Amino acid sequence: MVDLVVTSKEIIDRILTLELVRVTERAAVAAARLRGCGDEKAADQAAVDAMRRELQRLPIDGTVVIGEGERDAAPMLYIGERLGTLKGPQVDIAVDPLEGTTLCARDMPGSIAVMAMATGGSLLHAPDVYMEKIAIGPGYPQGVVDLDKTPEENIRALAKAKGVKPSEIAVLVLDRPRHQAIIDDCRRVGAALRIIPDGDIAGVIFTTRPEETGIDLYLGIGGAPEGVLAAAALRCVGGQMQGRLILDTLEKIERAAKMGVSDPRRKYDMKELAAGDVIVSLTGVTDGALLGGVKFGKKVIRTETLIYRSVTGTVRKIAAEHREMGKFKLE
Ligand code: VTB
Repeated sequence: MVDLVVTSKEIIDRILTLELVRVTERAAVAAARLRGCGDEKAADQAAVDAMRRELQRLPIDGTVVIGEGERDAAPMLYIGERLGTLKGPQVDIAVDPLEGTTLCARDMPGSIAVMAMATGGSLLHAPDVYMEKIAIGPGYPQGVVDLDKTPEENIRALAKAKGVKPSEIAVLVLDRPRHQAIIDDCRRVGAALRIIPDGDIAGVIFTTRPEETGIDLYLGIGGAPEGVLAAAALRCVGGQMQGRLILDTLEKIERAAKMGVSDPRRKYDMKELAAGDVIVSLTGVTDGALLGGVKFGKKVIRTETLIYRSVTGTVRKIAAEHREMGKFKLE
């Protein structure tokens, strides 16, 4: 007899992959309608609404572990919110419906809609605080770079492992005053620096495709939720990443403790940020180095999505055309 019992692992492995593409596509289209509107909150809200609506249709018993914030601060996609039909497998859900809200509101490159789904309990339940991060792509010896080394040491070690001069290593950092010391250190070794205004999930993922993006190393401090989502994608293609939460007040230490973080100074590696089986989907909102943004045609909307699966390391780039047919409306 054919075994028709589908385990939670199999669902994560295959069946939900295309469903996740739908979720980020919808969020991206909703946000893209507000590109350049100057209103970050409105663009974010549109993405949140669309993402939530689509997630509610999925045959899963999902729990948001990385979301729009805690329940009081976020009416939708808040941490702990249950999603889906609640009849399927138990899964963790991590979302950033509009990563780079400012980029979208100003119609600048690099904003994306992102979500990850993982077997229950496998994503770090990160509070919405900052995280120190370092990331490189696949193909390097384990431990070649380390969060506790200086940028100069890391660049020199990476250059040696890549067989190039330090000046041929390209580093990506967010444009923030807090990164001045990192920037100065990178300049001292002569590394090429790309300084971006926002969007460090894509920034970390850039390191996995240096031939396309030109980036070898991501350094700096960004959001912790974005760190977990980036680690989830990196896991699927085998790069290296480390992150450390910045818990610099008692209030943050206590908040993190409630989410299960017992050691506030712990350095997490990629597999601790995102363990277990995971699927990650990213759809472009505005054009970027990884993905084209949403294109509105006369009767058709085009989207581009990258979907990552950790079980096989498969990455698919899905170019979709969306049309209104019969009762189907593009919201
Ligand atoms: C990053 C980046 C985001 O926030 O995590 C960053 O990925 C860090 O925070 O796109 P600050 O903006 O507070 O410095 C964003 O830039 C915006 O959410």
